[in-house]
Amino acid sequence: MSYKKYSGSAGGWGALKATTQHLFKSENVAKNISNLLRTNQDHGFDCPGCAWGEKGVPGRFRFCENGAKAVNWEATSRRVGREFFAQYSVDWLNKQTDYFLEYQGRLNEPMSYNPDTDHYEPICWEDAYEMVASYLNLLEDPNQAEFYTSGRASNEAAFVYQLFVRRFGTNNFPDCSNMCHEATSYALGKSIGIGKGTVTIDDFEHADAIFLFGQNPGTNHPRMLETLSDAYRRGAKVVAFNNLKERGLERFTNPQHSLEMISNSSTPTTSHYFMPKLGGDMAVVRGIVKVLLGYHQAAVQRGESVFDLAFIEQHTEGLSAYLEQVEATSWSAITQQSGLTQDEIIQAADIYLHAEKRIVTWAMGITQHKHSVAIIEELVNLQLLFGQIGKPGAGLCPVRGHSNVQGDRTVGINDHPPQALLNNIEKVFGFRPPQAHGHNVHHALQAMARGDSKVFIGLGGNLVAAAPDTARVAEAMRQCELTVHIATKLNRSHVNPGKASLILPCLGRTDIDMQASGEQRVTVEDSFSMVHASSGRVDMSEESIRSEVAIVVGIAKATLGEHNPVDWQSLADNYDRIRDLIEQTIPGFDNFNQRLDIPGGFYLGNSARELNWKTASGKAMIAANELPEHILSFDPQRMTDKPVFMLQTMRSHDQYNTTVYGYDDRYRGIRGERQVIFLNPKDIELLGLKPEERVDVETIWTDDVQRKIYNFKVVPYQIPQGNVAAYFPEANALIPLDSKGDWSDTPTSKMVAVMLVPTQSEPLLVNDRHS
Ligand SMILES: Nc1nc2c(c(=O)[nH]1)N[C@H]1C(S)=C(S)[C@@H](COP(=O)(O)OP(=O)(O)OC[C@H]3O[C@@H](n4cnc5c(=O)[nH]c(N)nc54)[C@H](O)[C@@H]3O)O[C@H]1N2
Ligand SMILES: Nc1nc2c(c(=O)[nH]1)N[C@H]1C(S)=C(S)[C@@H](COP(=O)(O)OP(=O)(O)OC[C@H]3O[C@@H](n4cnc5c(=O)[nH]c(N)nc54)[C@H](O)[C@@H]3O)O[C@H]1N2
Ligand SMILES: [Mo]
Repeated sequence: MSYKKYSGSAGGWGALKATTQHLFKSENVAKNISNLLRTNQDHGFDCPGCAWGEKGVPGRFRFCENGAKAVNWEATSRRVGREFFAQYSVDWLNKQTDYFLEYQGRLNEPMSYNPDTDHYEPICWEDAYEMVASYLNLLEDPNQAEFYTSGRASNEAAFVYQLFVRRFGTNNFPDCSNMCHEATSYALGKSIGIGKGTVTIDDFEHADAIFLFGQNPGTNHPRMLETLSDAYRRGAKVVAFNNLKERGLERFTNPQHSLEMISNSSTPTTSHYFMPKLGGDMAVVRGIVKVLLGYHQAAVQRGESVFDLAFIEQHTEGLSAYLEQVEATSWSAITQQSGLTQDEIIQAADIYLHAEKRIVTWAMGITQHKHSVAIIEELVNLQLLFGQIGKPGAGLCPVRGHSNVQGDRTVGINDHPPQALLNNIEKVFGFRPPQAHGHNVHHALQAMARGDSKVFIGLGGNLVAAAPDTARVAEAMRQCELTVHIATKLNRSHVNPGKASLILPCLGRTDIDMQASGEQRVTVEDSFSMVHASSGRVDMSEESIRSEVAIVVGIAKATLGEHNPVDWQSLADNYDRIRDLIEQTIPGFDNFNQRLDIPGGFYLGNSARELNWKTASGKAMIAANELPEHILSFDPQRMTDKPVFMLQTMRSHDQYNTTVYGYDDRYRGIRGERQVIFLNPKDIELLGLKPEERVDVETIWTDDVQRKIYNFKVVPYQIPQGNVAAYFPEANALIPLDSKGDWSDTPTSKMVAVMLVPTQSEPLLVNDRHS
């Protein structure tokens, strides 16, 4: 491994070089180049990378480096079938790295686990469906099964899945958003009456200031960099709050912009960069409001106002309780928790004040804390004080992760379904769906660990690696009577099988989906509530692979019967019929099939943007939360005996969640390794360590379980003292299952208290990852 500071800008030739390397690695070069040309085009497929939106400009070539990796990874010519599983036992496979498992290629026939031999063996599709049905129908209670969804599933697959599961009799819908933007959905639902962002991509062209909290677009939403540098170029202020100095947030060379590429020049993506402590963003925003409140009070003396009093009066509730909280919050609490100085906060407040149209964006640096809901409510408060919702160029923009995670929730993947959804299902399908709330990821894992839940079905994803407390979760999975994985590639969850286990290989976004009525399209919803069609290009007809819809229909038919409550097969034969049912059940999808051809898709609408507040009070709620007490101020200098650090777990540039594409993290200067831990140079010195030395990292938590990872290389980095960072999934072993967000139940992946000790043991063997 080596690391050195990355001196280039984000994007640019570095990105182009890496894209090309990944094309060659997929062993499918020509096909993949033509695939790339079709990404996010009308009549192409939706990029399986991220949920950032596109302006509907037909004919423009849009791709980004990490979208290219996602496409190439899926469209590989390598295959994992019966010979592979005959060769390797599950025990052996479970000792391999995540990279090794996925790199083997696309799963291409259904497999069933044989516990006697510890190998997966081929099974035919119909037998697999019957097997799932027999386990499900043997359960005493439908609530003993867990139905997981990962956010790549299309609207069509997700809708059919939730219909099957609700007819079967449960709302147990753990899904990836429980580990992702759940706090956003909860907080926005409570404060503005809808759990989604209020802006569209066009708003970014009109904003005067864009405030970004806790996200790393250079890696995770690269197409957003173009939006940010465009905004910067026309004079908007782009203000980043990030715990780390992220290269992709500083400068960007647009690969689509030939002059910048040729001259090797770049545009800054941010005008100001602040580095708060982990979890300190609520204090940052509280501080900004405190400054602005001061200005407002002074203005009132002059008979003027700084806040948008008309908006507040007409549209909100809760102002005075909140302002009392702001007054009561001391500057010392604000600076201590935020890690920023009062001057820095005044600077940020002044930028906010001097803009007229402001957008606030956020991602995992905000949502994966204990007090995430309160942080998001604080962001909303700021925007409400200035009437920044329902106005062009302004609003709230949670930047979603998986390309259809937002759509899956829209069409019913929800463990706490709104009553209106349940009523509509009853009306359209003539049965009364279960009314009680079901399990989210946290509850599902606990129920599996207790042995209460006995069947796990995963529509995509990799829960064992994505969830916290890896050892405990793997054990919970192994305890199940049956685990079923509908997946494109082999992963950690498959090699931690239940007593019986099935792998059911499915088509991905890039593949042609041929059904009885011909080639099918699916639809997805991006972060801006735009719904658009996607159709793949790769011919998979030679393989024994089925579409997600066909697989769910197969399971539903076997479990419930051919016509209960719909003619299942007709849905798999023609997805237009599924869209007709979505149209009847879910608001906003009128003329769904007719609108598939609209270039760039159609807008689902957003009630808050229309200043229609679907909250209990009928108004937008200004929440009055206290700053969280649990954020102890970790000052390692005062704890020289056994310093405690706060750890965040994040993505490298070469991964997609649990999918590891490679071992470089270019913008952070890391090459050839993932077992690294980023520390402030002063903390390295304080611990008596040297850069590149190895440490073991151990969690401090309230139970007596040892959670420890070994042999992590110390890397000096621009990060506040007392905070450290490492990659997930490797660091997931450190996060206790019970360390979760208030109200959201999201694992606190950005806040784990840890201690570091020099590695005592011999370096562990790292499995051969390039075989
Ligand atoms: N290439 C690629 N694209 C992806 C993904 C991927 O894995 N790879 N994953 C997709 C998914 S599902 C998601 S949810 C998104 C995730 O997108 P991000 O949210 O950008 O993902 P993370 O890597 O978790 O990065 C979190 C960022 O927040 C910062 N941060 C952490 N804690 C704090 C904090 O307390 N305060 C502040 N201010 N900053 C903090 C970190 O330094 C880091 O820059 O990306 C999606 N897109
Ligand atoms: N410590 C820590 N943990 C985290 C996070 C973190 O920041 N830190 N982030 C969390 C977040 S934001 C998220 S969203 C979750 C992600 O959790 P998941 O969504 O469960 O995980 P992924 O890694 O996205 O899933 C990858 C697998 O999905 C399958 N797959 C890929 N494409 C398709 C497809 O088209 N259809 C089907 N059926 N299967 C497909 C492949 O088999 C692949 O192995 O992880 C969470 N975990
Ligand atoms: Mo996510």
